[in-house]
Amino acid sequence: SASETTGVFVPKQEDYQKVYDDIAALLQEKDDYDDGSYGPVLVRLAWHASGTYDKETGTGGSNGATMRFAPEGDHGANAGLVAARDFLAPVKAKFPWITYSDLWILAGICAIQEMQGPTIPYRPGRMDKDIAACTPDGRLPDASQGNKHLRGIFYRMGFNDQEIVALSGAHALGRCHTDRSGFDGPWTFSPTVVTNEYYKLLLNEKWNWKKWNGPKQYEDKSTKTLMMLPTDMALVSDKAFKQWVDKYAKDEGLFFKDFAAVITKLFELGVPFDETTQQTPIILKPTA
Ligand code: CCH
Repeated sequence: SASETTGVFVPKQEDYQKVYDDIAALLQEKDDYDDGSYGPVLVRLAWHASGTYDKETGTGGSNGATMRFAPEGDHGANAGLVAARDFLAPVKAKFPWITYSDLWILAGICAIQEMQGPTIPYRPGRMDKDIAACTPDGRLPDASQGNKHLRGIFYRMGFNDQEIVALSGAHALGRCHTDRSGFDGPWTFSPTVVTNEYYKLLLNEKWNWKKWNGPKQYEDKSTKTLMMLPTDMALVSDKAFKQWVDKYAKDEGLFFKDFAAVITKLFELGVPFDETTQQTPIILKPTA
């Protein structure tokens, strides 16, 4: 085999499943973090690793894991993601053959599936790059802006309006932290479960500006415990976006299907898979 002739370990499907199982076990074990799970911050790490992609130059994206290096790790948008990278350090130590780039994406998929989300097909093959491949600051979205900015950022990656809205449903998960982004609070009442609640709340709650010293954000009128960012509210104030919010609020099955497709696309932006084989995706089994 190739591994016998070259001495290089060639991982098989079951090896990726072992990595998955290890991350899933760690997620269960370390349940005293935030709302009871590292899942949301792992999804955010995979998204920020991928969301730097620029289709014109082919730079950025998950192939490289350049957030390991200070220039990119220190970008304001990446504040707090060191928690996710540190969480994965023992996994990398146990499975040194996996690249950081493949590990971060596998962890994002594991987190989505373990938080009861849809099955996300996984294709490995990313290579870590060095510090020179760090992307310039400003490629990730700025939460204080509106629809024009969202389109600018996501069209640059190659997404359309429907895909922007489907991706945004990830905000069913996790929360904002004052010591990271400056914003505060969760979007939903179930921040460790993948649901279409984000869309339902956008439509069914009344959202007011929060009165506080922090950055401009919205709070729900009824409980004042949930939040929306200005960019989240752009999805209902813009007609082309809102038609998709309506669809996903009504049909969780449709959201799961579209979310799985669009996050797969996000996680593979700029990854040079073997064109001839197209590398059949691996379906990683969730823990029961
Ligand atoms: Fe997001 N996100 N996100 N987001 N995000 C934040 C947290 C999470 C924006 C801003 C923020 C996506 C799109 C956008 C997650 C997944 C996705 C925070 C709080 C801000 C601010 C950070 C903090 O303080 O810890 C903006 C603007 C956009 C524009 O579209 C997309 C796309 C995804 C994934 C597909 C997840 C998950 C979190 C929660 C992280 C946590 O630690 O709980």
